[in-house]
Amino acid sequence: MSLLRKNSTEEQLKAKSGILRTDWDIDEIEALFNLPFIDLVFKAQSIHRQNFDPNSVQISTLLSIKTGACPEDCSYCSQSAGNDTSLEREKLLALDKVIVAAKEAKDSGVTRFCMGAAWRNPTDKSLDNVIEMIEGVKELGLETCVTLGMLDGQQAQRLKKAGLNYYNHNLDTSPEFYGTVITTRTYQDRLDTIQHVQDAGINVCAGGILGMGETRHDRARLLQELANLSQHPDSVPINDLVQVQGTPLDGIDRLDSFEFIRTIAVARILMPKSYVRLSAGRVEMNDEMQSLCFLSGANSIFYGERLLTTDNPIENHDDVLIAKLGMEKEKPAFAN
Ligand code: SAM
Ligand code: DTB
Ligand code: SF4
Repeated sequence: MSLLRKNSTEEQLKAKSGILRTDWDIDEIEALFNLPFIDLVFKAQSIHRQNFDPNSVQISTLLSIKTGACPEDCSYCSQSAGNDTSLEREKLLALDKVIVAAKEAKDSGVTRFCMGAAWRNPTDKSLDNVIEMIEGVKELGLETCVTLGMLDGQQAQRLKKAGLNYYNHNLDTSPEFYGTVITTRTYQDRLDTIQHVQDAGINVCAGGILGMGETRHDRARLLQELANLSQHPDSVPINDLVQVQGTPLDGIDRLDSFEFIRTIAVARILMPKSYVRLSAGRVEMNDEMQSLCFLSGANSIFYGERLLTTDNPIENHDDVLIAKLGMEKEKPAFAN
């Protein structure tokens, strides 16, 4: 019996019993990547519609609450102090500014508001300020997400107590390729933060970036690390590298679109109940490519003309695309 056949029988049995696998072998994942494109997309879409409404897309808006001057050396990032980008630095935003932005997001139909800070990790004092922001955004009836860098266990507990819904912390790439992208924090540091978030009972948002010069094996290893966490992340952002002038990765060859779509499809198959977020890089994707990503199981996006520091499609463009596809923006899943 071929590897894929055997696996698909095992997968069917596990899917029937409702078990989410956290024991994926790299060979199984690479075999999925190697499927004919149509077979892979069909498999991903079949699994997708067993678990989600295939015509629904969850939308979140991002806001950078502290911009630039980051001590980390992530070679893709506009915000690293070591990268000579033209980004304007900004201290932590005042609470009222954050609330104004969250209200605007709510009025545009968004269900989740994500706040990002260019920190290696928050200090306990800066966490006090972020907690005020989380409380204020929740009062508007929005779900909250923050991405603040590394957390210790106590900080994760404090965020949980404040009612935070999601914490975003990405693995970024495979453990093997990681050292060529970032040297100032380890892969294990990232896994530890994700564990603290999970232990605190906060929904985990963890994914990575494609198109940084990694191989297909690295993409498979990234997905393996995510799918074999003790619990699948609730949300899996797949970012296509946004090339920023002044960063070491500016000018690198762009990843082939079909390879990006394949990665989305494999993420959907490995983590059938997680939201797979088509994240950064959508301005460089045409509507047809984004539609193939949805067909392959992506079911959430960032909405609004800005990501953290770079451009995202304007709202009207996304609204037109969502309408053309007969899709709908997901309604809030629960009251806060
Ligand atoms: N400083 C925090 C951290 O790194 O954990 C939070 C903010 S950071 C900007 C959040 C994530 O955005 C990164 O982990 C990375 O995966 C993604 N990201 C940053 N710059 C990007 C770029 N140029 N293209 C694609 N994704 C990017
Ligand atoms: C994630 O995985 N992608 C978002 C969110 N999590 C915080 C950030 C993308 C940032 C893209 C580059 C920028 O705008 O600075
Ligand atoms: Fe700093 Fe986050 Fe950018 Fe890395 S990705 S340089 S930690 S803001």
